[in-house]
Amino acid sequence: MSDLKNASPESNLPRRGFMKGTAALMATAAVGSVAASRAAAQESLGAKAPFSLPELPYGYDALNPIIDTQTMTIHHTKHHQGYVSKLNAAIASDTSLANMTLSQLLMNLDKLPESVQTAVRNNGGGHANHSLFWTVMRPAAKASLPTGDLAAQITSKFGSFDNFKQEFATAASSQFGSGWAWLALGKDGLKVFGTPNQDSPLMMGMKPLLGLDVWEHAYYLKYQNRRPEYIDAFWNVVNWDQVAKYMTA
Ligand code: MN3
Repeated sequence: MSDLKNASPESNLPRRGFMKGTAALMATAAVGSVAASRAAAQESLGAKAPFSLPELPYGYDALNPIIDTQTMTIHHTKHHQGYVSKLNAAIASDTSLANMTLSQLLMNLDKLPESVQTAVRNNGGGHANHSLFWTVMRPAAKASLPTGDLAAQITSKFGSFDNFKQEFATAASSQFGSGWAWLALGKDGLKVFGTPNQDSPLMMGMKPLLGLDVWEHAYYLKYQNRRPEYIDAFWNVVNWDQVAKYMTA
């Protein structure tokens, strides 16, 4: 007990690179992930320029061995940061966009000035997609299955959870080149599909619930050309509680 007594409140917050071992990762996930993950994706979508890189809701090493530390670090600090910086540069070039949130920008792409459409599509999409991606994963020790209404809707739409997984894996493995696989919510309920590049379900008027990044930068260091192996391993780190929250948010 004396250890707990002496611990400062900050010791319960995610401290990347400082906490080691399963117990520390579990404590980080239990205390830090829910609040941080809600903040990350929803705040990114509701934010206006200048946009900023959200914190990961866990450490860079938290998804080992499914997604390795180096991949997570480069993916977050270089790739995601790159989308944020280029999105900011694009918005700064046209002050008429300064009052639009990220989700408004993505849902109204075709109404934006033509000069910024491609930059917003690629970099705004990249910022939104990655902000969601980090939050729909969590350490493998905490892996879960869908429950409640989400589980019922998956079964009703796809026949079974296994059928859903198969359809999602097919969307992910058959996406040619760079892109994403999605479970999204639209007018007709749940839907599974792939998008090229950084296109977001928001651009089609749908709400993204679960996304899997199948750009090579997301898996190549560990899985090389074995994309199906990466897709299969992904199920071990899906945070279904967060996916369910996005469905009702
Ligand atoms: Mn990526």
